[in-house]
Amino acid sequence: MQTETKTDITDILSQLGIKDANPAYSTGLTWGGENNAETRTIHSPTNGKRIATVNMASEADYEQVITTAQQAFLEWRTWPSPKRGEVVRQIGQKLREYKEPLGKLVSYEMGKILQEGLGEVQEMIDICDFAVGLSRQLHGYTMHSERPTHRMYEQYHPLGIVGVISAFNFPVAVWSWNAMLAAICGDVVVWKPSEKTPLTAVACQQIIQDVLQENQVPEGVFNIIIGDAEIGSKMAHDERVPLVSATGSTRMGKKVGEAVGRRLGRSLLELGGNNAIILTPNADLEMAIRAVVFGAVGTCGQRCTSTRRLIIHDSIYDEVKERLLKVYPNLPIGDPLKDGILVGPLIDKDATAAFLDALERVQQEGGNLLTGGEVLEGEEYATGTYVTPAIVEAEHSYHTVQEETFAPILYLIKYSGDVNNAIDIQNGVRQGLSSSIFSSNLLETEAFLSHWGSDCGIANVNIGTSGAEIGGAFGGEKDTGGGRESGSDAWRFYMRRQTNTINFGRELPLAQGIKFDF
Ligand code: UN1
Repeated sequence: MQTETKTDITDILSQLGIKDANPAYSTGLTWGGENNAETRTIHSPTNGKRIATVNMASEADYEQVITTAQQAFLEWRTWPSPKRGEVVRQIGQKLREYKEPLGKLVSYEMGKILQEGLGEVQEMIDICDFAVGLSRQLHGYTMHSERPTHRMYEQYHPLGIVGVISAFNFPVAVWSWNAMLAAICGDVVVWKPSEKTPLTAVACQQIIQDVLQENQVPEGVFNIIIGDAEIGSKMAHDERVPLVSATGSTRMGKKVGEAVGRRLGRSLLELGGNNAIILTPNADLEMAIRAVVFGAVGTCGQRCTSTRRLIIHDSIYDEVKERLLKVYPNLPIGDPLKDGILVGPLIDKDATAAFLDALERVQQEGGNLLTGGEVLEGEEYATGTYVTPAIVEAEHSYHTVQEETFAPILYLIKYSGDVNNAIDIQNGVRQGLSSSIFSSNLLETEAFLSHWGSDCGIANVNIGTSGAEIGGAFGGEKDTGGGRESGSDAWRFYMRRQTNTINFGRELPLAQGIKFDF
């Protein structure tokens, strides 16, 4: 059954101002640029239909983008930050205007349900608002000098080109977290979107074009470069790119971090997670089950923050299991643009294969598959990317449980004794992105939040692991890479800090009382 929301792709593209349904786009600078030889055809994970063919950037394109961006930086950094903020404010307005079609395109190209597609665009709007406010607040500290008639303060200056490597699962929001902060900081952005979801990137570029032109923003402040891992690697090695912000797998992040580190550049890494929810005997199970299901099957288990492990006290284990087993088999799976669907497809067949492989391996290790784990068949599911979300009873020590599988697999792990045992299990993986506890007992929740508690970048109480607001700093520890994006003071990483000491007297006293008379 088709509903109204199942809009034709041509419709969505024309609403976004993208005229050709099968365009050959390349970099943001040269739409359909001539330098490109290689093309890639993008198929929707929802129905397998061809969405677009994009030109992949060549080395010459890369050079062109970087040199234009460098040039743009020289002018952009001279704009007062609130004036840059005004441009970002207008971008936020445009995104409000295009929320519906862009949200649909995100759903169609990436496969997340429309509600989540719209939520992703809302996240972009939110970061724009945040960045606008921030554009009047890029403040450093002032300090009292130890010397008379001296004062000290610190200021933040623009950094230069910020390279953004984003992943398919949040094809547009993660760019905006980086790009809007970078923009108000006076930086310019070269965005390499995931080669699996380039059209949403093109759409963003298209949406902001009028704003950029109307405000006479120099060409090259916001760039996209569509390419494969080669382009990402070029950026990581390129000294002209002082900051590379990369989202994706730990394997990819290690390569980027190494290359950027070798040239003493800055990298901001947001990598894999293996996020757990702890359910203590004092958990409100009604709330907890809702959070667990959203966390585990939302975005078909393809968020960095997806709930992968459920650490349950043995006294409530059977009840939790029973409740989940009532929900899981009835989850509506299908076309993510249809009303009422809660689980869309995985991104591609490779992801389906990884899902099946993890399930096979965990069962070999002794895991007990309770529900799900099938690839759906039939006309509606012909892409081979629709799977039934799985629940597996498992041991924390299993290899498979220690890994991040980017798919809807939830491992149930039993703990006994006090909450510290659950925290040990929660922390006992290489990743450290998001975590949460459900409990109304202050002793348990505070232990979880204490310095011996969760070791993750995000630790929540009585809400799930996914769906963070943009106002907080986003990122995690250990194999997650240590970077922090979006809210709080994450902006500082996009600027260079300078300490200034000013002498307004007629003497030249030295610090530390040193005498150096001649
Ligand atoms: C990601 O999966 O890379 O907290 C980002 C969340 C979203 C962002 C996820 N706000 O789930």
